[in-house]
Amino acid sequence: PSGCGSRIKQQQVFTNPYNFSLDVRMPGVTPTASDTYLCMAYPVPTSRDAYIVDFTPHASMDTVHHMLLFGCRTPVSKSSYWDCGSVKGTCEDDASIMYAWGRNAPPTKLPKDVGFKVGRNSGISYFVLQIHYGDVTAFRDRHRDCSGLTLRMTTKPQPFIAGIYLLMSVDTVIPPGKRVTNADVACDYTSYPIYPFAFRTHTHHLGKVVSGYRIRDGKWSLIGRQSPLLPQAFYPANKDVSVRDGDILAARCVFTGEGRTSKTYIGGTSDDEMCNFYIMYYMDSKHATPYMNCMETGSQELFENIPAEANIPIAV
Ligand code: IYT
Ligand code: CU
Ligand code: CU
Repeated sequence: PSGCGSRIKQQQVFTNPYNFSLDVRMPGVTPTASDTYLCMAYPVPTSRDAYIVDFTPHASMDTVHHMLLFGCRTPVSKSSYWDCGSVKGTCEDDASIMYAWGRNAPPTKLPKDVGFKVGRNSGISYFVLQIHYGDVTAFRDRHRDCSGLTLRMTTKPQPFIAGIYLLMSVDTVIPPGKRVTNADVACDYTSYPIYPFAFRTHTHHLGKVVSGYRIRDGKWSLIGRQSPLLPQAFYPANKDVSVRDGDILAARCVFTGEGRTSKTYIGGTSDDEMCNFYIMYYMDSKHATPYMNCMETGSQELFENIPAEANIPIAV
């Protein structure tokens, strides 16, 4: 007995031959410590291509700090939920992020005619839901939690596919006590046009502001800028900044080393740091490239011209 009512028995509901919805939820869990990360995998329910066209979050506001949805081929477990804190991750292979929910952040909507392609051909045969349970005092009564998402899906091919372009720093070192350290990342964009519609920033405790830009003919245009201390959801991107062959994509994370007594490196624990700028875009399904990333350090010369806003911390 999950204690989650009948929802769990009805994970897949058909509304017509093409459209269905899938519940991706915790199977009735009772975390016992604050800041527990739990993961649960669900197989993509079709071997054919399918598209996620909408996400509906269901989260207990007093306990869930954030929820992420990943797609991959090989989740860490296929049988039950697992602790996916720093020891075990989400997937054995590369995971791609498709959705993020954070308390008090607006939910992301996919534009019309846009879907995330999933199914065996796409390399995504499992969904992995990750939930960060923050404060567990509401679990003193030992109730079971079924937070998660409902995915609205269709087997009808969509005109546009959604994708993620991730800019991340792999080599930043933050000296202890130093007030400002920038992590700069930039890559030439050499593919078919993409149309960014949402962005997400991620750092750990030392991040102050993260900004992402398109550079075209030397001109910097903001895609998005956010404090990583706010809920790390996908926020609406600046419209009208599309990206095409010949452009440069660039991101800066501003960190402080204040309060640290030793160097901070990029890594997986909360004492380490990360510098991530995710761009969620759509692209003509004819030349679908759903996942791209950039891990190159941006040159000092290029970043001389970054707009001043990128250095201004966002008040939270
Ligand atoms: C070293 C680092 O920056 N890791 C990031 C980015 C990353 C995301 C995914 C790296 C890989 C991935 O498959 I998805 I390889 C990182 O771990 N970011 C976390 C989550 O894992 C998504 C975050 O919250 O953005
Ligand atoms: Cu969280
Ligand atoms: Cu991280």
